[in-house]
Amino acid sequence: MKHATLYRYDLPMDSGVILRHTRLTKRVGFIVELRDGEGIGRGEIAPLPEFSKETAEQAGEQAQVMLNHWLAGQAIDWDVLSPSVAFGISMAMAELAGELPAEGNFVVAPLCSGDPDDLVQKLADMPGQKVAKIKVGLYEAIRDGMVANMFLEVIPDLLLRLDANRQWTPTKAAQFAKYVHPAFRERIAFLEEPCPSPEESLAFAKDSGIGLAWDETLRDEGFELEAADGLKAIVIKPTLIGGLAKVKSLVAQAHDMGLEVVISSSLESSFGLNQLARVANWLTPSTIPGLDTIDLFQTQLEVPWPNCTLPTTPLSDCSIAWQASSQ
Ligand code: OSB
Ligand code: MG
Repeated sequence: MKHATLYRYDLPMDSGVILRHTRLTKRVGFIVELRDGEGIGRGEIAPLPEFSKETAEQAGEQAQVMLNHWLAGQAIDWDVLSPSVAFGISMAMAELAGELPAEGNFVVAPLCSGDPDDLVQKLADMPGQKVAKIKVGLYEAIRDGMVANMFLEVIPDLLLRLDANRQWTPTKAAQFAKYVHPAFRERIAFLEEPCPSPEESLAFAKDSGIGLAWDETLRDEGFELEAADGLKAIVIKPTLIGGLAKVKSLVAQAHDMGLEVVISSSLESSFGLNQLARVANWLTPSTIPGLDTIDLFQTQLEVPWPNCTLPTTPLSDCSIAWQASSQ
């Protein structure tokens, strides 16, 4: 006999400036739980406002239809599902099937979207290669250039990941680059999405010698991954990309092209972040994932994030949005 349960969570948080146009004060999502005999598998479905096209309500409804298919032993057509639903259900199925390894990579690239001093402390505590991620394009491009330069100068073994979320005109991007010492530019592991269009971003990479990464571009209508001069990495946010099969195929394509692949957060709960750490350790073992987002929450969910002192709400305290069993 098979059982499927959809738990609904509603966790207090503050997204700060991570989302550029929305300040989230709570995160609403679902945990899917599949049981088959003794086996159990779970996954998180958490559409991200401003990024996902589906709302939490729509995702919940779509998940129920798909879970009924699963209970009836019918195949799931992943291509028609919203990305967050495909990701959550495919993770639950992978865990149930024993396909998803238990071990996670919990060394994450510390994220700085505010005070540079906070980042200095986080980096001091980081084992091995120091890698940090700074959100740029929030203030003046010149200030961003100076901040990046300062970090690279003060911490000689630091690799920086920068994310501009398409905020710079080509002129502003050039102003940024001007302030980063040429000798330091190779320690910018990559800059995500400097300009509004991929063509402008590629031209900037060529002119500045600063490596590029795609994040938003992966989700552009009709996008196909192609190697390009200056393209170093892709940032995959599974909740926004889709099911595990799609994530795996994108990872394989990128690795074949010699690109680095960074598994990254879409502000999932601690439960989802733990699963993403497992995906990262499994599919991208030599790359530090971009999962430093638990501090935006006031509460964790079911599985704590390592070294996080926030209280943890058990799944048993969440409301059950829907559940059913096979005949
Ligand atoms: O801009 O990459 C982004 C999280 C949610 C939505 C958008 C973004 C992010 C992150 C996650 O930056 C952290 C990371 O990628 O390291
Ligand atoms: Mg990004």
